[in-house]
Amino acid sequence: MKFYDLAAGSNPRRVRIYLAEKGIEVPMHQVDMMKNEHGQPEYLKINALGKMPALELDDGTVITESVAICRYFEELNPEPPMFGRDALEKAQVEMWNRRAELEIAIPTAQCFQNTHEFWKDRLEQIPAWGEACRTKVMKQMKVFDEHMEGREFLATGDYTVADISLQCGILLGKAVGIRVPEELKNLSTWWERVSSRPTARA
Ligand SMILES: N[C@@H](CCC(=O)N[C@@H](CS)C(=O)NCC(=O)O)C(=O)O
Repeated sequence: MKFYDLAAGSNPRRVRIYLAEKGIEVPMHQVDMMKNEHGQPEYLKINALGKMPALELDDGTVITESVAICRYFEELNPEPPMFGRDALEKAQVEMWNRRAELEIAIPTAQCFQNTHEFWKDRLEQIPAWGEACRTKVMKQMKVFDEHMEGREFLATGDYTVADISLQCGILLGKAVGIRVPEELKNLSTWWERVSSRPTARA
């Protein structure tokens, strides 16, 4: 088994945090983006989209998409549950994971890619789109803040993949000055809670 990792990438980090929470060890292979390793035919055979992470199983089967990789490990290692305990919780984890991705993590990544120097010569940037995405994230954070009232974690009483998705999305925001505003007290408390977990720097 081999995990194709990108140390600085927020999506590989989602899987690394998940694995650390579960105490699962997987051989890691760092893909060197600075050398465009992810654009080379060898890696494109692993993931034709040229993105990380990817998990290669011993029989050569490849799983891409962070949550799909976590889901695979969850089926093999159900304790502690990180995708919900019953039908309702599983739906709630799915729901909040999707919301964390669609409303926070993806627009934050769009802001990063369209405004940050790192991407200047790597893709065609549309700074105005990046700024529109920033505005969207700041607006949607308020929705998450209201939802977090009286809650310890995002989707259920447990720390789940939905928390990891939101946590990694917010962490990525630091690169472009997107932070949880102090006045969003519930979200700020949640952020301190999740980012002080021992696995947060996995
Ligand atoms: N939806 C994918 C996103 C993967 C992704 O965008 N990975 C980034 C790193 S965080 C990447 O490999 N970017 C390289 C590129 O776009 O050139 C997932 O959840 O795994």
